Amino acid sequence: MADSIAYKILKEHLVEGKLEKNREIGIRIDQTLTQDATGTLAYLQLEALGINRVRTELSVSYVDHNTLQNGFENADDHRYLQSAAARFGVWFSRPGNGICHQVHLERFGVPGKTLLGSDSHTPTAGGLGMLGIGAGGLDVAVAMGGGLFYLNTPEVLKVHLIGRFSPWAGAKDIILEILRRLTVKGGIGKIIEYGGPGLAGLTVPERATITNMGAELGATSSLFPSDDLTRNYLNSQGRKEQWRMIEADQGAEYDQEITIDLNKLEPMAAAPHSPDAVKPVREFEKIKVDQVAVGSCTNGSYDDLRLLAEIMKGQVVHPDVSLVVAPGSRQVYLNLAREGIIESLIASGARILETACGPCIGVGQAPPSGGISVRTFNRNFPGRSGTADARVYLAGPAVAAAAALTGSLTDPRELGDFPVIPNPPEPFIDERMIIKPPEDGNSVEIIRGPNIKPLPVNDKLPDRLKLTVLLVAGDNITTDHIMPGGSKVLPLRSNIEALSKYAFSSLDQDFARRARESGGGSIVAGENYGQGSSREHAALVPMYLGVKIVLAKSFARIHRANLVNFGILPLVFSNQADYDRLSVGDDLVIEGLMKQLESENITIICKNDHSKINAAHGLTPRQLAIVRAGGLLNYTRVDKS
Ligand code: MIC
Ligand code: SF4
Repeated sequence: MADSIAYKILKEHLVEGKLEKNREIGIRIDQTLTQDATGTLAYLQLEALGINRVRTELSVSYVDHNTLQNGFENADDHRYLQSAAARFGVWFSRPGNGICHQVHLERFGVPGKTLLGSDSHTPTAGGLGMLGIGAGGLDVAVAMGGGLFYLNTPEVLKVHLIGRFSPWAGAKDIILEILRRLTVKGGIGKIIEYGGPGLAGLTVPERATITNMGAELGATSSLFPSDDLTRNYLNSQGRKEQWRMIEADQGAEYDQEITIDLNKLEPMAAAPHSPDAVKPVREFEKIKVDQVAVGSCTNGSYDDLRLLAEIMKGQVVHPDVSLVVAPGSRQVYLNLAREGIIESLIASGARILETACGPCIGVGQAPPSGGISVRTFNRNFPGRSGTADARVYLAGPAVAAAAALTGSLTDPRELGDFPVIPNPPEPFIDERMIIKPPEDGNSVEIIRGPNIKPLPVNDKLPDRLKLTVLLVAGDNITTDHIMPGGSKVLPLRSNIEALSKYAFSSLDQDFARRARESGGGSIVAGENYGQGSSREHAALVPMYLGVKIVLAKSFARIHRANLVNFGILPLVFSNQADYDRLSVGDDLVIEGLMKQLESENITIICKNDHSKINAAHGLTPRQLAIVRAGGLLNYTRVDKS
């Protein structure tokens, strides 16, 4: 049979189930990654599972999100993570060494292998032909322990690339164009696979920009072939023996196919507040820009920052713009520094930030009130920048440079000729800030500061549920709405009680209090509930506050899996019009739940008028058992005893 790249890798890793559309499969995971904001929970869960040493080929713990260290909390988390890594046999990438996805691409990613990461942008590794999937920390903990990862057999969508970029257009414009066409829901349940003659013009970091933002399409993963360009990249990273050719078979079948002609691509931008609100930059009004931010796991590569420097060379940032730049990894930073590019950026007025996520997750550099920020990042959800009324535009480094120089959202073609960029020298490789775990971690003491609180545990799902509606939310609710990021809230990621006060705070300041007083309840939502990040706190905290069901029109994949993992029942309206009948404060009752779960449909009774609402759970037998047990931790523990 002629296989796509996606199916080739899935077949090689398939342990349970059949590769048939929409059927659940269990796959073997070769590598895992965690980052600090989700990692603390992942390692607490690894401990709770009683796992002594990781059983993957490679597991890496990165510290890249919370490096501000405003108080003792971040540093405590770092110390916990470093000691847990040594204890369990995990490599540790120290704070300041770079953003997990960029470092993983450079130092660890291997074509044809599987990577499960507790971060939604784990598919960045697809730039190398590695199947990267984002998941909640508990799924990653289970995979570290040698367990399978379960997902529904995805559909495969092929993006056929033809032509060559015209000057000023780049990789970011490809993914923005795909977001424009397919929207933030367009990739749900799919792996996006790239092919066609246009591939030849895309370097691995450029491919990684594209696979990274496949997360914004809601896709399970995104994949490029592993070809000669991939071999050259791995060679330049001193890892040529890890290369292997992976290409789709001739005549491979796809569920959907779209074509993008690179010749026709123009510089694009996504308007506030959604990554799919995309238009060519020339169609936007020339609004005044207050801030330009370059970096993140999407566009923090050597090529991205060098392009910015070359465009700005000899010129200075506009007086009304603050230009902040964060290299994606320390290796990128070092190489730029060795070649005088950092000097050139400083001379152009850039404020160089630490090599970390920083402003992308609202840790520092919040724009001014009502400010406009142009960012080379991947998400522009409301409030994520740290300023509630800021407006964030997403674009590539050329558009960022044009905004930095002119002070307004400007098509970079107006700057004149595209600069001549010489071929880069072979990169200087540096991994001295990555610590190898000791052969035997048994004697390593795990260090816990006062901010590392025990994990909350859930009860078994009861047979009768009486649930007050605590919130009625709209479409496309992001995990940033459910559990915000930012420098104030992120340090509490390992302290669920303290964190819980911020649940849904951008939508409803009163949510946490109301949930506590009602003794829990339910959340009602529109389509694509839980899009965005993989943070399992967006399920764990509602669980902690007593939420038992989320009743939505549809769910985002990672978040739905996280709800199951924490014992919250995700239900989908059978009749979407029922959504309009529900209001905050309504009482819902589900009788005989255990019996009802045996069939597809659940009947919910609205107490006020005794009317009925039908909903479907769509859970596999394995997921049902997890929900019944009150979550994956309980389920795994029960399973073991
Ligand atoms: C994000 O980009 O939203 C994050 C912060 O990297 C998250 C993970 C988290 O919330 O810690 C993600 O994308 O999964
Ligand atoms: Fe970090 Fe932003 Fe990438 Fe998330 S999207 S991993 S916060 S740089």
